[in-house]
Amino acid sequence: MNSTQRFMRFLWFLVCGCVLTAILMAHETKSIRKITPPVPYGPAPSPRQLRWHEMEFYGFIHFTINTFTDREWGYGDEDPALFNPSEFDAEQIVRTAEDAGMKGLILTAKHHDGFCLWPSKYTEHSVKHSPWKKGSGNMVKEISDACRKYGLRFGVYLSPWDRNHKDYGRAEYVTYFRRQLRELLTGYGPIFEVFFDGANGGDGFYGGARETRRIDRETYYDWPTTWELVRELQPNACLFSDAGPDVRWVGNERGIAGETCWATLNRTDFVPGRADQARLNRGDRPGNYWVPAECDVSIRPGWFYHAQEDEKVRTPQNLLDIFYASVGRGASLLLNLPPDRRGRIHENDVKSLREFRRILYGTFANDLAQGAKVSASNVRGGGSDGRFLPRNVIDDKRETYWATDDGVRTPELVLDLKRNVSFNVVRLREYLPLGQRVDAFGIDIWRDGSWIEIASGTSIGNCRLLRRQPVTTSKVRLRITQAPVCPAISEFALFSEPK
Ligand code: FUL
Ligand code: CA
Repeated sequence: MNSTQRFMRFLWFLVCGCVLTAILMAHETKSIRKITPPVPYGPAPSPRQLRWHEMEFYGFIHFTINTFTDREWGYGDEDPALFNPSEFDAEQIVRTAEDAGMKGLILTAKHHDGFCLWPSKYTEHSVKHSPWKKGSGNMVKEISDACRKYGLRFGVYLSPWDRNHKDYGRAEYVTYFRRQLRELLTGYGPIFEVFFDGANGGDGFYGGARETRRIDRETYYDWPTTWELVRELQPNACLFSDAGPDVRWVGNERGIAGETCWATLNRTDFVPGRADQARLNRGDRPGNYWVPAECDVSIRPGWFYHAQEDEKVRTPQNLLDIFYASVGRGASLLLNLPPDRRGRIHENDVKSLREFRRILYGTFANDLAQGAKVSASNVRGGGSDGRFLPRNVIDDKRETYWATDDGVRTPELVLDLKRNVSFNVVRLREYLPLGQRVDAFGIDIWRDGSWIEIASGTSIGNCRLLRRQPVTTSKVRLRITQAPVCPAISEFALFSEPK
């Protein structure tokens, strides 16, 4: 063969190779195109809610004049001169939150007493008239700056009820409230959540009137207009209230979501300040809006700091129980850390948080399902499309999932761990963009040649944690036992809690 012939032969192989590849690729694209993802079931989260779901655990900072009067609800007639933290340290507060594993902080910029932690243009009842930093302090700025520095997202609590303002109960006050909201939403960078409290006790100072003022919860605040304002100024902020629209109250202040807790709710049945607590705790299924629950709870008996509660700080074990009953049931945990009169998180709180964090980290840093061989009784499209494979449940990515063919609603998935593994915590996640799809499931372990159920549950959603006595096994099975459509499971993980 001379060199021309050799070159011709090379060319011939090249052409054949290209044609073959093209045919194969066309075939593959065609078969991938035929397998479409499952159609979403019911409502699904918005992008802002998806980002919020990923946070799971963040903090509340209740700090105001109440810290200095030793009260929980100020009347509204307190002298701003009372507000004088001796060693306020925004970084100590934010670092404590960060060390505890929190992903954000929500600050009470104004509580029911009306005192503002920032120098609002629209009132004199603020830090402007406090001895703290000779009236030039701005706590909203300091906390939000520190949050940015430490990589925490920042949120605000602005109490709708204002016991100081003379116009409370009249239309003028709602204008004032919205002006303040605009200040908070334009002056302090990105806001991840705006918290609207439903509490309204009626009586207050109200500019000296000292009387009881009742409002119509349905109409007074005209919530849709206020929510619109937040959308306009901070489109990525989630709106919290008893009725959502993005995040709902869980119905108690103990940090406990329902054992069954749906992310969906028929939220139009409620208004902020008037909602059925049992339904908030559990959600509605079916529900026509995606409004996941947030569990707000304080690390101490009160929301504000009281020296007499220094010995009543929640223990690490209690905080863990709360974590499992909130985050572990698909809700988020909003844990309140009230700064003391110095303007710092008290040593006892810091100590408890450290130990809590140590256990949490020791548990979740190591997923024992990693490296398992994953198989399932059904895989969408027969397994030719990587997007739906069983192994997507152990890749530690929320955006990948295992799905079955439409119509296969009660499949099983097995983790073959290839060795004996001891664990006491199981974590499941659904692929949220396709809605909440599973009604019930069971978890089994392989023992002496057969399956034994070790746990079962109902709602999964963003995260379901099952915490049991430790078991040792080489195979674990997830059984979807009830679902209206095919499931889309993004995670099945196993953990072991340190001693
Ligand atoms: C309640 C308020 O009345 C408490 O003072 C606290 O702010 C808590 C988070 O919400 O409704
Ligand atoms: Ca995944």
